[in-house]
Amino acid sequence: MKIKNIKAIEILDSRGIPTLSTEIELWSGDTAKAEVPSGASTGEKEVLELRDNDETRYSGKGVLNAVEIVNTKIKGAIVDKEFGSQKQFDELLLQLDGTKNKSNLGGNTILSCSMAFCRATSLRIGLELYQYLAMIYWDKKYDEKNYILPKPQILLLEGAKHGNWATDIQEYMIIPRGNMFPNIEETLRAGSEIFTILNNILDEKGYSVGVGYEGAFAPREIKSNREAFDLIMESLRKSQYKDKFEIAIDIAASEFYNRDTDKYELKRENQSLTPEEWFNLQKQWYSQYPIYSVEDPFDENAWSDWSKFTQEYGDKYQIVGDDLLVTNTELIKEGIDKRAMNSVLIKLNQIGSVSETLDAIKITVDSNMTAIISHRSGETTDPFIADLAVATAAQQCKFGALSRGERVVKYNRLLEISSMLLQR
Ligand code: 2PG
Ligand code: MG
Repeated sequence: MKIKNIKAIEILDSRGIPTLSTEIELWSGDTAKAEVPSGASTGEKEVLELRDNDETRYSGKGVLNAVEIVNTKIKGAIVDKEFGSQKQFDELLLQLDGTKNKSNLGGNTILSCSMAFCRATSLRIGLELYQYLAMIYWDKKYDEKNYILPKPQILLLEGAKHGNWATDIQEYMIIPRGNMFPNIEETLRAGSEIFTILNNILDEKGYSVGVGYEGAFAPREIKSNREAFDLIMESLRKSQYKDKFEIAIDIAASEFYNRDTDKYELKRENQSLTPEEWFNLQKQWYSQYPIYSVEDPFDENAWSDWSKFTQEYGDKYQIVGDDLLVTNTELIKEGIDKRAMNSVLIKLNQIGSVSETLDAIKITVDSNMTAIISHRSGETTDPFIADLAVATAAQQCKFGALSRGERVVKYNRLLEISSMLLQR
């Protein structure tokens, strides 16, 4: 694969905050572009997201420096070079950066090139992106039968940083129980019908039906974290899918943990809880609602609380590390050693290249844990992660609510891939 040209521009993400769109043209004429997402509740150890910090533009959030790096430094290093694999391409960029957290070129800068190169290569060899990603991921074990349409964690209510702090818990989602649905089409249909029912319930109560960053309802009228669970249960009861879904939550606990006082400060409950009290409150939720999966239940540095939780509850619940592990293979290994979780959230931009993301998924799955391919709160209309979810052994995905173009585009890509797979 020989690169003829590369060009980045500054575009806006779903929150109106700048991000990068990068286009790569191969000498074959194949041209592909990729857009990178951006988080709000980010983990401390994510790679650096390069921003201009020029307060006169977008409150410092412009990415013109990153654009310039792609169009000069990276361009100079890759144009007219032959790359035999994605790994070779990514490794050159990592070397060019030379730091552990990509603080020289920026994780967003590198990722935009990495994703664009991946897509351009798939075009060059005449494959769909998911097919090409699968070939890299499975390598010698590649087999067309390996494609798995992921089980989605579908977002219904959101709070914290994503949704007016309607609740302290950041995300309330539903996930199909076992094999309750025959395919992704029926799963999404059920999710959408439940979303509409919830809309009507909120409407009748006089609650706001405006949506948050990730397309789910975020009514400030909600009085407690518990009420949100009740609203979800009510919508499930009123649907025809009552026992077909379980609940998945992303607590994003680092967002309300106060390091100075060692307390979890629940604004919507007016409570300041010690880690033990906080654990006890969670236990009540787990015993009262059909919760299957819980993400970031403790602060991202509270390793021993994570281990205690996983020891006690690991065979009952899916315990997902997001901010704790930031798609970083070293941290995932640490988590495995400490038995801190049994599932890993996977986000391309936490680590900043396609190859390293694939490695993170592999380590996770090879350790008998689930991997969940995830969007960010600041998204673009690039559906790359849908292809990634089908290509690998991840089996689960988290793409937000069934609303807002930048969320729905990922679900729609799953539907498109599903139909392609059926036609084979
Ligand atoms: C998360 C993500 C996506 P953000 O915490 O899992 O929902 O949020 O992109 O803001 O980090
Ligand atoms: Mg999370």
